[in-house]
Order: sequence, then C-alpha cells, then structure tokens
Amino acid sequence: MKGKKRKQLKITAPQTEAGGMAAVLSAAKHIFTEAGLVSGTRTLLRVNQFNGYDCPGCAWPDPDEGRSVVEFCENGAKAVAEEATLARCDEHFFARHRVADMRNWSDYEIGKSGRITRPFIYRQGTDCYEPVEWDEAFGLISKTLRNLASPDEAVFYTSGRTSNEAAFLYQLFVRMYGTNNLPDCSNMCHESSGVALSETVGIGKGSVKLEDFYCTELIIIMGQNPGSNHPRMLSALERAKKNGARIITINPLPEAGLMAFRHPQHLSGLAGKATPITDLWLQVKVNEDVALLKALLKILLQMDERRSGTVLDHDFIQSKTTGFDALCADLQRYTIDELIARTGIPAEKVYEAATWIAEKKKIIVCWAMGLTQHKNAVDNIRELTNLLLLKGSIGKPGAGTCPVRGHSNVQGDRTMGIWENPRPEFLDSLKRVFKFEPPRKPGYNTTAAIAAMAAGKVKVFFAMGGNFLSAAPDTHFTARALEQCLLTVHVSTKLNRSHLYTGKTGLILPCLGRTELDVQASGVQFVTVENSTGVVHQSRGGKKPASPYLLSEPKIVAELAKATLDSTSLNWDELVSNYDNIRNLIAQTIPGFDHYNERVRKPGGFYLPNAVREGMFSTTENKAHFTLNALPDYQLAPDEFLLMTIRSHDQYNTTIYGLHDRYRGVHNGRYVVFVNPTDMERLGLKPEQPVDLVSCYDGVIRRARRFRVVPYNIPQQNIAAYFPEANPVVPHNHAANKSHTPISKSVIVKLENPVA
Ligand SMILES: Nc1nc2c(c(=O)[nH]1)N[C@H]1C(S)=C(S)[C@@H](COP(=O)(O)OP(=O)(O)OC[C@H]3O[C@@H](n4cnc5c(=O)[nH]c(N)nc54)[C@H](O)[C@@H]3O)O[C@H]1N2
Ligand SMILES: Nc1nc2c(c(=O)[nH]1)N[C@H]1C(S)=C(S)[C@@H](COP(=O)(O)OP(=O)(O)OC[C@H]3O[C@@H](n4cnc5c(=O)[nH]c(N)nc54)[C@H](O)[C@@H]3O)O[C@H]1N2
Ligand SMILES: [Mo]
Repeated sequence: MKGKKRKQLKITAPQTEAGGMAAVLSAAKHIFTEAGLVSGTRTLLRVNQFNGYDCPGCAWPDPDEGRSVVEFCENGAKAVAEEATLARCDEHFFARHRVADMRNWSDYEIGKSGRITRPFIYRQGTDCYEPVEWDEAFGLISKTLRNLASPDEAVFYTSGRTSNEAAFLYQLFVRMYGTNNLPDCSNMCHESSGVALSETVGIGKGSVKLEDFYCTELIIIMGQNPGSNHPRMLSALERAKKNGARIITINPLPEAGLMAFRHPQHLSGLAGKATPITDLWLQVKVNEDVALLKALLKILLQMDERRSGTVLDHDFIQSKTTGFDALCADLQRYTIDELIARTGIPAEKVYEAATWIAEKKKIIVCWAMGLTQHKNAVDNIRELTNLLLLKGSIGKPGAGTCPVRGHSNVQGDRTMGIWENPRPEFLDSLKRVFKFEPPRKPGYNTTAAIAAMAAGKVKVFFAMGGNFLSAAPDTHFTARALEQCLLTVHVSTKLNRSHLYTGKTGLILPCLGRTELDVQASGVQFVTVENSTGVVHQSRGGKKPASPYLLSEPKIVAELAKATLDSTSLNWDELVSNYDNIRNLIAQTIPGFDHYNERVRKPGGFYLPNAVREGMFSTTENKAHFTLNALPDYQLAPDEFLLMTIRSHDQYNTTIYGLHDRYRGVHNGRYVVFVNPTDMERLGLKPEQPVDLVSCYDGVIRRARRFRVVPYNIPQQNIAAYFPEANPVVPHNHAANKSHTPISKSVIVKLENPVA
C-alpha cells in the first residue's frame, strides 16, 4: 500500500439509515481481503457463539439465549479481519523499514503492516527494530525494573481487550512489584460514568440487562453513535420499538444508525423497509447536555405540580433518595427559557421530550463518549441520573442506566483490579489471599502518567495492549514524554504508532489475539470477559496463531513476574498451565466470582451481582443521591469553535480499517473537519478548503495540520474531526473534573490557514 498513489477525497451526501446490504458487502470485503475465503468464513462463524470467542469489536451484550448463527455485525467483522489478516510484520519487514520513515506513515498504513510475529527490540541510535529472544527481553525488563529507585518510577498501562485472567495476574504482579501505577484506557473512556454512578447510586457500572430493552417504554440515547460503534445494539433497539418503546436521541449530529436501521441478518432488513429508530431527535449543541437535562427536570417539576404529583415517583424519591429538596431549590436559579436557548434546540421539541418522559414509567438512558469526554463530564452523568431518580426509573425491569462500554473487556479489567485508585477493600483482599502488603498510595492515571513521564519521574512505560500514543491527548507532547523513558514495552498484536516513539530501549512483545488457539501445559485454554451489562462469559479462540513465537498475555505476565519478583508464594508456571488455577484465585479474591470455573462453563456465563439492579443503593446512607450540577462555563469568541473528536464508521479507535465513513459521506480520506454551512459563510470558508485546527490553552499553541472543510448538519460554532488525527490539539493537562478524562469532545479551537 505504501508508495501507492492515494485516492482523492470524495464527499457525498450523508446517509439516513444504517445496516442493510451495504453492511453485509462491506463486512465480506474486509474479512475476505484480509483473511482469505475459507479461514475468514470459519473465523466469523465462531464469533459470539456459546463455544466461540468474544467479538473484540465492542462490549454490547449477547442474547442470553437463542443466538443467531452469526451473532456479529459489519464492524465486528472488520475487527475480526484485522486480527485474522494474512499480512505479517516480521524481521523482513523491519529490515526494510526504518523507524524514522514509518513515523511519516498514517495510522492506517502502520496498522496494515500485519501481525507481529516475534519479539523485537529497538536500541537508541539504531533507528530500527531487530529480533530479540523472549528470555533476553524478559531479562532486560526485569533488570530495568529492579534498578529503579522506586517501583513508582514504572507505569503499567492496560487497554480493554485484556481478558479477566490476564488482567488479574497483571495487576497482581504490578502490586507485588510495589506500585498502583495502573492507568488504563478507561481513564480516557467511561471513567466519568464510573465516578458519577459510584457517587450517586453506589456502583460505577450500568444497571440494565439486555432484556430490559425489550420491556422498556422509553429509551434516551445521549452522545453515542451505535450505528458505527455498537451495531448489535441496533437490533435491540429495533426489537424495543416493535414492543412499543419510543426513542429520543440527543446528539449534535444526525447519525445514520440512529435514524433508521435495516437488519443485515434478516431478509426483511435486506429488502423491505428500514425500521425508523429515533422518534425524536434533539440536536443539542456540544456540551450543553446539562442545560438540556436541567430544562427537562424543571419542566417535569412544573408538570408534576400541575398534575397533583402524578408525574414524578414520589414514593421512590421519599424512600430511596436524598437531596430532592436541594435539587428543587437549586433549579430555581435557572429559567427554562435560558436553559433551552443554550441547547440550540427548538423549545417545542424539548417540551415534547418532557411530555414523553412525564408519561412513561420505565425509562432507560444509554450514553457513551459524547457525555464522558468534557471538562464537566461527571456532571453530565450525575444530571441524567437526577432525571432517572425523579422518575423512579432505576432498579426495576425496563428501566435504568446504560453506559455503553467501549472495549470488549474494559469493564472486566476494572473488576479485576486494573485501577490506579483501587478501593481499600480490594487491596485488603489481595493481602488476605496473597499474603503481601499491597501499595496503598494511589497511582498515576493516564493524564498523570503522561505528565510524570514528561517530568522524568517515570522511567519505564509498559503497555498491556492498546496504542497509548495515538489514543492519548496531545500526540506530540505524549510522544516526547514516552521518549523520556529508559524503557518502553508494548504487548501487542499489531504495529502501531506507540511502537515508533520509544524510550532509550523499546520492546514489542507479540501476543495471541482473541480469535486464536491458546495452548498451555495442561492443554487448550479459554479466557473470560465481562460485557457492558455485567455478564461474565467464556471466550475461546480457535484459529492457528499468526506465528509460533506468540505467547498469551497471562503467560507473558507470568514470565515477567518470575524474572522480576524476588520471591513470591505463587507458582506462576502452575497458574498459567491451566487458567482454571487463575480463576480459582480470582474467586477467592473478588466478590461475585464464587464457583467461577463451574458457573462460567454454563453457556452464556453468569451475571455479577448488581445491587442497583435490585433497587438497592450501596452508598453511605443506602440511598441514591440527587446532585447539584453547574452549567459549563466558557465563552467562545466569534472565530472559535468547540471541537468534538469522533470515530468514523471505518475504524476501531486507533486501528483504521479503511478510509470510508460511509454513513457521513466521507470517502478516501480522514483529514476532514465538519463545519456548519452558516459558519462557513460567516468565515468565508469553502468546501474542501484546507485548514489547520489550532487550540490555545494556557498560552500553549497546539496545531493539527491540513484538514479539509466539509459542510455538515452540525450546530453553529461546533465542529467535528476524527480521532486520532485531531489529537494533537487536545491538551493533556485539561481534563474532566474528578474523572481526569481528557476533554476530547469539547476542545476550543480556531480554523486557520495551513502553515507550511
Ligand atoms: N466500530 C467501532 N466500534 C467501537 C469503537 C470504534 O472505534 N469502532 N470504539 C469502542 C470504544 S473504546 C468506545 S468508548 C465506543 C465509543 O462509542 P461512541 O461514544 O458512540 O463513539 P464516538 O465516535 O466517540 O461518538 C460519540 C457520539 O457522541 C456525539 N457527541 C459528541 N459530543 C457530544 C455532546 O456534547 N453531547 C452529546 N449529546 N453528544 C455528543 C457525537 O456526535 C457522536 O455521535 O465504541 C466502541 N466500539
Ligand atoms: N481524541 C480522542 N481520543 C480518544 C478517544 C476519543 O474519542 N477522542 N477515545 C478514547 C477511548 S474511548 C479509548 S477506549 C482509547 C483507546 O485506547 P487504546 O485501547 O490504547 O487503543 P486501541 O486503538 O484500542 O489499541 C489498538 C492496539 O491494540 C493492540 N491489540 C489489539 N488486540 C490486542 C490483544 O488482544 N492483545 C494485546 N496485547 N494487544 C492488542 C494492537 O496492537 C492495536 O494496535 O482512546 C481514547 N482516545
Ligand atoms: Mo473507549
């Protein structure tokens, strides 16, 4: 692909529905081009089956029973194709390509280099990766770790594909080594949801099950684009609608998948009519969700007064919550008109939404990154919880919170202790079971880790999966921070940008992917994962590994622990010889996992306990909390915009599958910025004109170069560009209050003429 002439950017009209034949064809194209016909089909048939592997695409739950033959979606197929690719990133590849050259490749080009076949090492001054033996690699890591002045000089990042077994062993090793420096992708993702939900209802996870979608009356989808990022959710929404539910969508963009859906696995979806999904679309301005929610809360309170207390669930409020009076008093500070004016939504639509909410008793709110990646992200989620609490719409069938998770096991990793700020009870359990004193000082989260590396306080960066550099904010700053390290190590399946900006020494340790056969001393193993609704289930790969040198993630952790820790009571070899042994330890340590090995062998797995689901709130007073939330506070100059960095339909985070955002009508390119036509006219911008995105925080100018202007249906003074291309303008040191999540969905930028 390198050296091939790049096709010209093409802009077409955005689509108004998702799925259908185009989705089937696109899925087929990706899997057969990457993996070949026979292997591709075989691999796809095992996805999300009871005895198959968990789709690495997203964390949307599988039906508890009655799964179709192919429980996958277009973008799941692309995720599988990426892993099953026949391309190989081996010693011949690295002999041909210098690191400095590869830095000029796009993330798309880097990712298409293929599966990494063996461990590689980068030594400062060589500008290339060379093969290294596993033993030497482990020896080097352990020597560097043991020579640090303090264990806190090392950081251990995790991305959300890591299985429960690998994650548990990894955090155990890291804490035995002596630090809580365990940042993860969650810090950039749903951390704001975890913080807000823990505080208001007592558990940092969602409360609904898949079947709640089938008996709910109203679904509110905020800041989420399921058509591209959780396509299997569209089937659940389709079924919810058949059962009579209504759907309100709150989004600055008219996302195709939220407008209408053709089920690609049903004949009626391929031929006949598409199912309309959204009944009412509220085109909110970026980061004005709190204003919108407050307007809704106020209208509901007024209606309740007029209708003699029949709109809100006063029994629930009385018996299960605290803070209702304070909330009512606080809302007096605002007028409905001023709140609605901020949102940019026509008032009649807001009143219509309020009327629907008033009439319904069973409401689910779903949300994702559109709410979690702002300065006031935690407030967004606290405010939507206020809405659900007013309606008593939490902890009963057909109602509750649904933060739709990203990575397929990001929720499980947290449950396993991948957390820089673990609860004391969790550490107490580790102490009880493993007889060591775990570190108590909180560790670095993602943004703190970047700052600490930049300041020279962290000398070893170790990543269990992911692509830290491209995923993190402030790409150039983060690259410099990584380069400050003595040693950077990435456990990876495929080459990515993080491998190209190393410490003095850089290591790539290649591992098995989700779809591959994992054989250890006792035989074939399976791993387990937790989905968005708290179901823990098996994932069993079946494909021949991409190379005989690959190790599983648990095996890599075990080797690292053996090489690094002085003495532990654990027999790490025995643990990884049979993953049942790891699961037995998890069962002893973490509540809800008793009889783990037995229960996870049942088809479909088991639900973890979730008190909120049962209508119980494990906060200090055992009550849910209403909270008081301020409106976001910033002024935009006439030439400033709020930039949201979003995903196209053709990527998985930093893995770029292809260059088509079919639903939004963008083809052959990703350096585009979506701008409102009135703003374009006001500023004299022409379609496809090149501009730089420029942000300025605390006097520091950050620039992302050469984006093409695309006129789009987006609110005025809001713009959108793709993640990770726009990440250079996201400041690393401005993050959400309390959750520290980068402000990737509301960065203040200007559009400037490109500098050379
Ligand atoms: N195919 C595919 N699947 C994926 C991923 C992928 O990259 N590709 N990524 C996975 C991961 S890790 C995650 S976290 C999820 C991400 O899933 P999403 O959260 O759906 O992903 P984003 O593209 O970040 O989309 C955010 C949506 O929020 C809207 N939005 C932006 N700002 C605001 C705002 O201020 N208010 C409101 N109400 N809406 C706003 C945008 O218009 C967009 O529709 O998907 C997971 N699944
Ligand atoms: N501006 C902006 N930035 C964002 C976001 C945004 O919306 N806007 N979203 C944020 C979000 S929600 C997230 S979750 C993060 C994602 O951050 P990460 O999770 O760090 O990034 P990914 O792109 O998912 O990681 C891809 C890499 O994972 C490796 N990989 C794939 N499968 C496996 C496996 O099975 N094992 C191992 N060991 N490695 C594997 C491959 O080498 C691949 O290159 O990005 C965040 N960054
Ligand atoms: Mo995510």
